[in-house]
Amino acid sequence: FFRGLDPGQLIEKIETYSYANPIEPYRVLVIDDSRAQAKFMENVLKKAGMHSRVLTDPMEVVEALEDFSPEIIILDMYMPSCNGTEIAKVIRQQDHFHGAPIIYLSAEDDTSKQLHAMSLGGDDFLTKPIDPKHLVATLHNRGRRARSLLALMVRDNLTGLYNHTHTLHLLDTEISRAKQNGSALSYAMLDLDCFKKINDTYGHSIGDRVLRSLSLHLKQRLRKSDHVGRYGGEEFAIILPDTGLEGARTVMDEIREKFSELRQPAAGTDFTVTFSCGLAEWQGESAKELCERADNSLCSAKEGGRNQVMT
Ligand code: GH3
Ligand code: MG
Ligand code: MG
Ligand code: MG
Repeated sequence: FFRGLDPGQLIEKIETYSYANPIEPYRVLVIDDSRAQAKFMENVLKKAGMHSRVLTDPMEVVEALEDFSPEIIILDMYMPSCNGTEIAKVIRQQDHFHGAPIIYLSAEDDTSKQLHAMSLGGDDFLTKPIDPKHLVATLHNRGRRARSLLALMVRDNLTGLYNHTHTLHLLDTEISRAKQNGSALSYAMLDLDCFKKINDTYGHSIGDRVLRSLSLHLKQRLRKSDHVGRYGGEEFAIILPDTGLEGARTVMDEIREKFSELRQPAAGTDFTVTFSCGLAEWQGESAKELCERADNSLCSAKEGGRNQVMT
C-alpha cells in the first residue's frame, strides 16, 4: 500500500487515515495529584477542543491506558505516592505506548533534574505555572507527530488495513469497552479459500491484488466503527462492536456472498474467489479465548466445504 511512494506522497497518504486526521480531537491523559491543577488542565484542554481523562491517583494509569487509549500523556513530576519518571516507566512498558509522547509538569526549575527526567523517557518539560498557549502548542506538535508515526506502525503495508499487533490491541480495547458498557461485541476470522491455487495459477502479484480487493470490499461494506485487520498472509480479522452474533452473521454472510461474485481481473481473463469465515460473540472471556473460538469456527467452515460463515 505504501510501496513506491516518496516521503511527500507518504505523508499525504498517512494523513488520509484516521490516526492522522487533524479533525479527530487528540486524546490526552493528565496525571496530577493536585485536584486544582488537574481541573485547570482539564479546562485548558477542553477549550483547545481536545478529549481529556484526568487521574489524581497514578495507580489507575494502566487501566486508563487500556480504556481511554491516550495519544499524549501529561505527567506531574512530583506526586506523594510516586514520581513522574516511575509512571513514565510503566507507560513505556506497554507495547502500544512505547513511543507515546510524555510531557512532564513541574515547578522544578533545576535544569539538571529536568534533563534527568527527560533521559528517563520524557519528551517535554513544562514548568508551572503553566502557560496554556505553550501547553496547547506543545500538544499540537507532539500529537501530530505521534499520529503520523502511529499511522505507519499500525498499518499493514500491502493492504493498508491494521496489522496483526494493532488488531489485537484494538480487540483488547473493545473488550474493555464492552465490559464497561455491557454492550455486545463480535469477532470474525476470515481466510481466503484455496488461495495457494490462485497464486499458482495467476501469479503472486495477482494474488496480492486479490488481497487488496478483499480489503477494499471489507472497508466499504462494514461500519466505520468496525475494525478490519490483516491477521496474517491471507487471513483477516474483523472486530464488530455493539454487534451480537445474529447481526454479525447477517453482515458477514452478505459480504461473503457479494465478494464471491466479484470478477477478479487477470491477464486476458477473470476469475472469482471465495473466503470462509468463523464468527464468535464475546462472552466475557479473554481476547485470546475469543480468537480461539472464532478460529475453531473458521476450521469448521473450511471442513464444511468453504465459502461459508460458521459460528
Ligand atoms: P484453504 O482454503 O484451506 O485456506 O487453502 P489455501 O490454499 O488458502 O491455504 P494455504 O494456507 O495452504 O495457503 C495460503 C496461501 O496464501 C499460501 C501463500 O503463498 C499465500 N499467501 C500468503 N500471504 C500472501 C501474500 O501476501 N500475497 C500472496 N499473493 N499470497 C500470499
Ligand atoms: Mg504534584
Ligand atoms: Mg490461511
Ligand atoms: Mg486460505
